[in-house]
Amino acid sequence: MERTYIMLKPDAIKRKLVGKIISRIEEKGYIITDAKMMQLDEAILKEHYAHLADKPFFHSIVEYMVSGPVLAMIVEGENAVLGMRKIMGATKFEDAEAGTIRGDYAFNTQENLIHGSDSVENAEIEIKRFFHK
Ligand code: IDP
Repeated sequence: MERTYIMLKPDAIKRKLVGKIISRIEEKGYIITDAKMMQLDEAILKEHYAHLADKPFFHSIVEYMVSGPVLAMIVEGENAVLGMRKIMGATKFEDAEAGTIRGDYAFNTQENLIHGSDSVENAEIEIKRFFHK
């Protein structure tokens, strides 16, 4: 079993897509082992998106991510890190294939609905960051 950190972003909550996205995760066979609504602040986002700190859109991402609550989750299953990245779809909405969460629902690269860890190592760091476990 592998675990990954998944976060439904503020646009997923505002657009009332939480149920549909969670269904896709569960229908794939993954198990949600923990979940909580969180209002993020700038400090945790600067840590979480440190790899993007020098991008021109960095400030805009932080603003978007504090614009409303997120749903933080721990998702478990065989190969869950890569598997979740596949069902999420590509970062850029125009590259996200139909049938993926971003491909079917995102119409903008910034507001792309969902975060999922990109490696097993980062999953453990992110689960510690958001769940302290
Ligand atoms: P990921 O979320 O697919 O792992 P990252 O490159 O880590 O992709 O980017 C983090 C988040 O920053 C993206 O999910 C998206 O919300 C935002 N982002 C990434 N690239 C762009 C861009 O070119 N324009 C606007 N926002 C972007």
